[in-house]
Amino acid sequence: MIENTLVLIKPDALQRNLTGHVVFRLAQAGLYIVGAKVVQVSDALAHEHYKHLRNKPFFPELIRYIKGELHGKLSSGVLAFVYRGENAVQKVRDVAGATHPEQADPKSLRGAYGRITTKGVMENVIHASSDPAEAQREIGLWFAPEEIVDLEPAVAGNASRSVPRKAKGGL
Ligand code: DAT
Ligand code: MG
Repeated sequence: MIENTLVLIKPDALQRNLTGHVVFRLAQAGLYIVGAKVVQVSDALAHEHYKHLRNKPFFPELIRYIKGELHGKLSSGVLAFVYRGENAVQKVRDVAGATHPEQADPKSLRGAYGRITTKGVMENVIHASSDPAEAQREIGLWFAPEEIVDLEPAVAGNASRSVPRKAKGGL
């Protein structure tokens, strides 16, 4: 099934200039960008996004991390994407790897580039929606409907093409 899913390039990845690498890996997985923007994350957005974790001991640091407060001026925000494709939610999770960088496959983004800081913050490079229902909730939080383009025909009809028809500037 064609799905949409939310991807956030987190402040640790922005600080280390990993954006191109993340985008390349997701393209290799056959997924398409249908929404993209830089977001200065508000306290309210951070809390709503991670509300399922509000009772965890690491929650205050997690909020500071996603708001960019741990990584200096060059990364005081995140890059937010909506990716679309066949089985997109699971495909992005596979590229991301397990939540904990030490448990993540070394070939995954989190396995290769994630770390636990000496202060115990889990820096794991990207956010990836956990399931289709959560993806829908999160996309609604981060994007207005008009910020997401309709690539459905190109994705569905040209799965083997390296570039979606509309992205080539054709009619
Ligand atoms: P995921 O991001 O893989 O969906 P999650 O939703 O359980 O994982 O947690 C969201 C984020 O919270 C995760 O990316 C990093 C942080 N986190 C999770 N478990 C943690 C822990 N035990 N210690 C510190 N941070 C943690
Ligand atoms: Mg999650």
